[in-house]
Amino acid sequence: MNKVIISCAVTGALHTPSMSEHLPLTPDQIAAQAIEAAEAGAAILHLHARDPIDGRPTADPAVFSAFVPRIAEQTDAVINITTGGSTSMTLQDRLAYPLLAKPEMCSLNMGSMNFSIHPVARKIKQWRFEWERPYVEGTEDIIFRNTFRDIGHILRELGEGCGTRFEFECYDLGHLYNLAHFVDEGLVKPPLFIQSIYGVLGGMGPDPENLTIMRTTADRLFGRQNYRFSILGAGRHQLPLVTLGAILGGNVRVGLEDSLYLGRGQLATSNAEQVRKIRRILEELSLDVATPDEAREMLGLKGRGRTAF
Ligand code: KMH
Ligand code: ZN
Repeated sequence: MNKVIISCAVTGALHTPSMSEHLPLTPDQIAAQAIEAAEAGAAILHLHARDPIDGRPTADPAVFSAFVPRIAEQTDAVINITTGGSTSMTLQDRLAYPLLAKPEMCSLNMGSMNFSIHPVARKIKQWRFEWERPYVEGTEDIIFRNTFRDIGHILRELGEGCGTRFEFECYDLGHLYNLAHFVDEGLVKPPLFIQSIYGVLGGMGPDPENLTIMRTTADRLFGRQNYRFSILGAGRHQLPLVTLGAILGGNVRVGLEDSLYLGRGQLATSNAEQVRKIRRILEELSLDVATPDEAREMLGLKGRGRTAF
């Protein structure tokens, strides 16, 4: 069985500061937690940026530049920059920093969808910043735009233009068929890194059966030798689903972008805490954790030398 790639998604754009005091907001906090997560075993670091003043998601290249180079200096982890940004950003905003930085990897969302956490707003008693409540409640009425033209643009500009390869974010079965369309168009070449996502409100649910449906469909569309399967469980579903996914031969994604918890009712105090926990579980299952260079080999990445951050 291949080694398991641990991805860690450090801060994201959906969780807001009032949901956890441990969510990294500033460049210093994002850098520190990313480096600690890499030291704990994360081979891939998936990164978003936030306004240092109030933690609001931002696509500003100047903010990314305040922490990405520092992470690159301190770790040999694969730096994976979001092209999703936040669901309310324009595509141009979302691509601003990736086109400058030319990273080895970026996320790529494989379809337009509802992507919401509006029910969470009812649970927050005290909001730290003015922007948070309208932002969270507003996710009830936003379409996360990823049209075929948007996806093709990213594949050409970042993929062909910058040698960047992708973590294909698949929230539903149809997203695998969208990905197959771009393979047929010649815009996507194996090995595909398929990030199957369960439990996001707007995507498929966190039922274990969905993992096998996604896996068997990916086998049929791409051939098992042409892709690497990864599992992302949102919120409380994170640990059970990534553990099941690893047993099925998949790779795993953890991090506070996707879940603020370490266990039932227990907030994670850092990204590294989640990485250490899944690493312990993998090792108990006699599954070896991939190093960054092993991940590069498995995913056909260009190497840190051809990036521009
Ligand atoms: N927020 C995750 C469910 C992106 O950044 O492009 C998927 C993600 C999307 O990380
Ligand atoms: Zn993300």
